[in-house]
Amino acid sequence: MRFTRALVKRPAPNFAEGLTRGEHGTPSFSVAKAQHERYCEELERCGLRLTRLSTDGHHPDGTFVEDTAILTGRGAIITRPGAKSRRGEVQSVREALTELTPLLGEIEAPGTVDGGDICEINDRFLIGISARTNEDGVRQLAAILASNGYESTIVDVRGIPDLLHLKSGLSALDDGRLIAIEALAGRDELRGYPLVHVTHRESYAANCVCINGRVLIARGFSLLEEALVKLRYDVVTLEMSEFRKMDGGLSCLSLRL
Ligand code: CIR
Repeated sequence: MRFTRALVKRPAPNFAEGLTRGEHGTPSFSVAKAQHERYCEELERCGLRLTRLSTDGHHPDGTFVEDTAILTGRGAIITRPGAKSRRGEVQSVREALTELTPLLGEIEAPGTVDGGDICEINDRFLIGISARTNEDGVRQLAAILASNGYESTIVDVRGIPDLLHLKSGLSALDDGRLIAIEALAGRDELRGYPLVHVTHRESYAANCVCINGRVLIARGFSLLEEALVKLRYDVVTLEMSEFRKMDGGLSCLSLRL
């Protein structure tokens, strides 16, 4: 699938007040802003036209736009984020997406879904059940996907320590390969997909994005970078330190369509 657009939202000045397990220190707003700007430039270099949503101080996690919607080739599904503090983030994203693509549905209470738990590979959606995405949300999402012709596979990640979302440890490449952390690589649900393995030390880098033939990965994870270069991917590395401090990965900063 060729992507043409992306939605992004700059970090808010109170970005550091968002949810975090706090394992990597307190982020700097000015450094986060600069890293986000580089990220946006790189999306533009991949050929994407950006819709920049306005920053909203009521939602310090709002920059992680990926959690608020699931984009398919046929339209968008609006989520209901698992964290209460993040529920209000969907409004501006819904408004922006209405202009760009059909709305296929919306997750309703008591269901919860974070977009970070959804990984599309070859017209199949791998849906994580996590601390943020519950069983009711998964059922609703799978039904909306099925009525639009998509199959889904459920992957329960609740037993994997330190994994916020399914995609914190898994990404899809555009040739049908998956990039996976050790704890996911052996799972039955992923059987049949060629895998690029990520070592425990480089787990953070497993969350990356493949856009129009290029793979954007977090900087500083040389084993994954080398493995992808060897597979002849055009790899771009981006500094993600400040987003990592807020438990965010590279994919969460945009919604691509
Ligand atoms: C949160 O805990 O909700 C945010 N601080 C980070 C969300 C990251 N999103 C993602 O991995 N899809």
